[in-house]
Amino acid sequence: MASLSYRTAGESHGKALIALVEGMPAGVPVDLDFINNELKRRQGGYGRGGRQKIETDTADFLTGVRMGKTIASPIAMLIQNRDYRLDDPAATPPLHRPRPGHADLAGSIKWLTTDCRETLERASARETAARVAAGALARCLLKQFGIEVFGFVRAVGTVTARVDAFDAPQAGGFSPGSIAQLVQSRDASDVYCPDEQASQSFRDFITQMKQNKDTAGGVVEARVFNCPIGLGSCMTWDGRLDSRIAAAVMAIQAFKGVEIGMGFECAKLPGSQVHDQIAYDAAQKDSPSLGFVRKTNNAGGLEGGMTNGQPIIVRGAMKPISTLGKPLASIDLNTKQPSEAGWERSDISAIAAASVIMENVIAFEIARALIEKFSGDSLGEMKQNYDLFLATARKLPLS
Ligand code: EPS
Repeated sequence: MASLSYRTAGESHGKALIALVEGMPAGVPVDLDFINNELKRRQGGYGRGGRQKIETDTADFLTGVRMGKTIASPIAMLIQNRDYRLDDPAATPPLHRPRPGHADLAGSIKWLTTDCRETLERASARETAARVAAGALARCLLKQFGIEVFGFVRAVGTVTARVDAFDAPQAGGFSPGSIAQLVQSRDASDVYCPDEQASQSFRDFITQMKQNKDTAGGVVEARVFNCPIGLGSCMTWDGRLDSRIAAAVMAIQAFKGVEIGMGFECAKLPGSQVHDQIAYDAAQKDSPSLGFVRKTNNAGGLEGGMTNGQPIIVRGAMKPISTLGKPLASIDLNTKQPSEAGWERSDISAIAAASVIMENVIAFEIARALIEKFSGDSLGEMKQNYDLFLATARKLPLS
């Protein structure tokens, strides 16, 4: 069975980051400008520290692409680290005072060292550049099927955005035009939120945290549009697309929570107020929802671990950055004496970047499920399978 997967390699201040993607069908046009733009967006956002002024992330395709198209072989992408200094002891001195919230303490004990740097270099969120490259490559495949992913910052600290087009209780009402408009508004905001008023409040909150020598977390949201019904499977626990999405999102550095659709809220309400009633609109029978429409989308586009034709809605909670200008209490691992946690150059908030990372890791999982459902060695074969499936589903009941 065809299967899409990826691995990453690289340290924060090592020579480079690598993403190795396997299982991509042949014939997928690779939009390098799009991939590099996603990498650029991941580097941006209000609240970032000095590192992003040094780096200019771009994906160098080492293998797997010929004349701009995939050829089914493994795809290796390299992202250079300009701030390479891992082998310079003066530039990367040992760090003995673990930061609460970082991987420093657990990693040092695990790998039997008192130098937290041995762990933190790999634990660093710099690695997410490679995940974004893999996800953005997967989106080159998704675009061939009209599937779009949109991520934005929903909340920073205590401030939550109201994004009207999304908050309206109308699950089906996302035209391609409205997505383009939202992308435009989001991209005009340096906190990656299409709501202008909320953007200003987000900025104020981050500025306040900077002045307090503190850090800010938040909530990021991603929506996936135009998935056909039936991606993922209820037949195996690990075939459920919601479980895969949750795992991919929880695996992002500093994420502490994931919810789909109504999420934790649904536990408080009676079933009659949670489940999205089903109607049929023949005018929409040619869309990926096949005309099965809902007035609400509390399920977030997933029922039984499978896409149901409604937009997928995912939110992830990111904790505040654990490197604080006013360090928290810790212990010196060499002396076991109380000591302030270590400090080094860092971000005040990376919540805007987190929205880019989340939308791309989700995109990868959608592409994986798409390849499983319409398995083919090439894009052409996948498209035939996709068209045949939708045409057959439209004819139900089969005689
Ligand atoms: C990070 C610390 C900072 C961040 C880094 C994640 O790096 P530095 O120590 O080089 O200033 O900027 O994130 C990135 C480099 C990036 O590209 O996202 C950490 O400790 O996790």
